[in-house]
Amino acid sequence: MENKKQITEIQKICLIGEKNCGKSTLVHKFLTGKFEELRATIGGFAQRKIPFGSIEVEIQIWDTYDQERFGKLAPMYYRGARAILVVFDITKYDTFLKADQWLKDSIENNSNPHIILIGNKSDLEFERKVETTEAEEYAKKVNAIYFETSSKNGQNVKEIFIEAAKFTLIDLEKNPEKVKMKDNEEMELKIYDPKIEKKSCCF
Ligand SMILES: Nc1nc2c(ncn2[C@@H]2O[C@H](COP(=O)(O)OP(=O)(O)OP(=O)(O)O)[C@@H](O)[C@H]2O)c(=O)[nH]1
Ligand SMILES: [Mg+2]
Repeated sequence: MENKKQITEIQKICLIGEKNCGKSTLVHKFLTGKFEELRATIGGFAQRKIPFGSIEVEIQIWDTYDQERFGKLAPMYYRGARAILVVFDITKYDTFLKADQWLKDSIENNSNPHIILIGNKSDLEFERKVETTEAEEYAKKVNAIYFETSSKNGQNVKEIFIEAAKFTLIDLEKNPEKVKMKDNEEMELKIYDPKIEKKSCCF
């Protein structure tokens, strides 16, 4: 097997957003390929290695739960996150409005995280209350990338985690001192279509 170069630091990725917008289900779909009803979220993380050509990025995905319980723990979750995935439900406009507060809180508790805004439940098109263009405009304003996802039909589920991992390579290219490597060899920063490795899970 090809020996992949590794980035020493595990890359923390954090999912936040209103209750029931589908954060845990997105993580579960990514890890298992299945869309299933889950028990209440108790918080936690899972790790996955994502290969990009000769470089391997190990991500640690942190799932969070409602603001009331989670509020006090927020700084601990956000600290050191490379990327924050702000999730809302396209069928509930208030979850889109509240995404703004989630985003502000996360920025307050972290230095310059990369933000991905996620409009989830895109399979419920007939119940849509948030237009794609409105979400895209908001994302542009806050310097985020926008994706629409569905854990039910799998739309963009892998892509959001791959995109989150890619931020590490972008930082490595722009600010190499920000990313710790296992050796000092020069890296070839080509981005290939990654294959997701199925390994180590703690969910
Ligand atoms: N149709 C549809 N339903 C979804 C999708 N994702 C999640 N759901 C459903 O939405 C409900 C809430 O999903 P969860 O993943 O538990 O939501 P959460 O954001 O983790 O909620 P908290 O942990 O309470 O903050 C469940 O009934 C899921 O089955 C989706 O993409 N499409
Ligand atoms: Mg949850």
